[in-house]
Amino acid sequence: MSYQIPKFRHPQLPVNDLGYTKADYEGSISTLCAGCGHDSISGSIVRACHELSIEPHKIAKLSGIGCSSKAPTYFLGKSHGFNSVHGRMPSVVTGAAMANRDLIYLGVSGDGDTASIGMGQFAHVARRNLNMVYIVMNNGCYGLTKGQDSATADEGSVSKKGDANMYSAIDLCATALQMGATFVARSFSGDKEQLVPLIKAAISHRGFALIDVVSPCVTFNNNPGSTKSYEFVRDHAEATGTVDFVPMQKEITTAYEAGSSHEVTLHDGSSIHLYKMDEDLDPFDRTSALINMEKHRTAGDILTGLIYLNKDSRDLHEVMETTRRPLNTLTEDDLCPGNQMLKNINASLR
Ligand SMILES: Cc1ncc(C[n+]2csc(CCOP(=O)(O)OP(=O)(O)O)c2C)c(N)n1
Ligand code: SF4
Ligand SMILES: [Mg+2]
Repeated sequence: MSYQIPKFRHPQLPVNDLGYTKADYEGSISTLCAGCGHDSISGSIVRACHELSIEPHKIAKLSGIGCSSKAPTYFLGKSHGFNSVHGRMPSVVTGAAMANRDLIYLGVSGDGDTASIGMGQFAHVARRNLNMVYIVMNNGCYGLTKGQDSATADEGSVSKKGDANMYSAIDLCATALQMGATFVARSFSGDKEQLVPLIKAAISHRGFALIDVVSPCVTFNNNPGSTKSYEFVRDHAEATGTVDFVPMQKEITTAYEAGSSHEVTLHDGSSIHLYKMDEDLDPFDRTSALINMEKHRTAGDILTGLIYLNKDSRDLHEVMETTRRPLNTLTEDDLCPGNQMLKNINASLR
């Protein structure tokens, strides 16, 4: 069940380059628990898409099953949407993206949806470098089914019932890096200043972009002893640096110190400025990214920010040399290679 947001808005809400207000990027009223981290992530998605002036009909939002996978109902109400089966969002995105490369694909999943039932699908969509943004709303538990530990719950993390988790955690950023993801970031639902530019950069990146967002479940996993609670994450988040995203055609007005920062131009002409804080981390080197994540994990910290970016990413369409046109615009003339070509193919197989 979903509820509609009242249409009335302040007449002077700021508009973007398309003349749309932020309200044009919102969805239905959220039915998630008050204070759920997932709602804050939805807010960041709305802000990023509004500020990037994306036509809402140019976005397709897809998800699996879970409180997190319900979240797309609460943002981008004028975009395409598909709520799929538990853990199967990646294969649905793959099919849609192969049929129409003109849309921005935004996959939303949970830690249960991704790291357990959907682990195989997650690994392969990262390996194939599908051009999509994959956001995990990571609360370390199965929120929708009343808070069981998920595979991303840290060993020793204490549940609301008081039991310590006995198993080692799956780190989705490390897994994505191992699988060949070309953009890997981690953030916190409560840190919009970091999350919004990361979402913008992920949308502009051509290839598979994972953002693993720690998103506390206030109802089942926000207790003392949990490593996914608001208090723990606020005390233990260590940023790689700050990220500033500058869309194509916008004048660069931000100042940054040479030597401590990088400017990266993305495929669409936008750029990211990275103000490095962690001197050991080279975000363009996969090994350095893996070593640093492990270093922080061992120290009990959570490394946030842009962790890895492959500037030379070649997405699945480039690798497969697919047509630039959506499949439903191709005519028989486009698809039929002609008699002579068929004869040549047959001859080459004899
Ligand atoms: C095939 C299948 N198996 C199990 C379930 C039960 N189920 C629903 S949501 C869920 C896990 C949700 O956890 P997560 O993806 O972390 O989302 P959250 O609710 O925490 O945001 C499970 C196991 C299901 N719906 N379908
Ligand atoms: S149960 Fe947890 S994850 Fe689900 S809506 Fe409530 S706070 Fe959010
Ligand atoms: Mg979860």
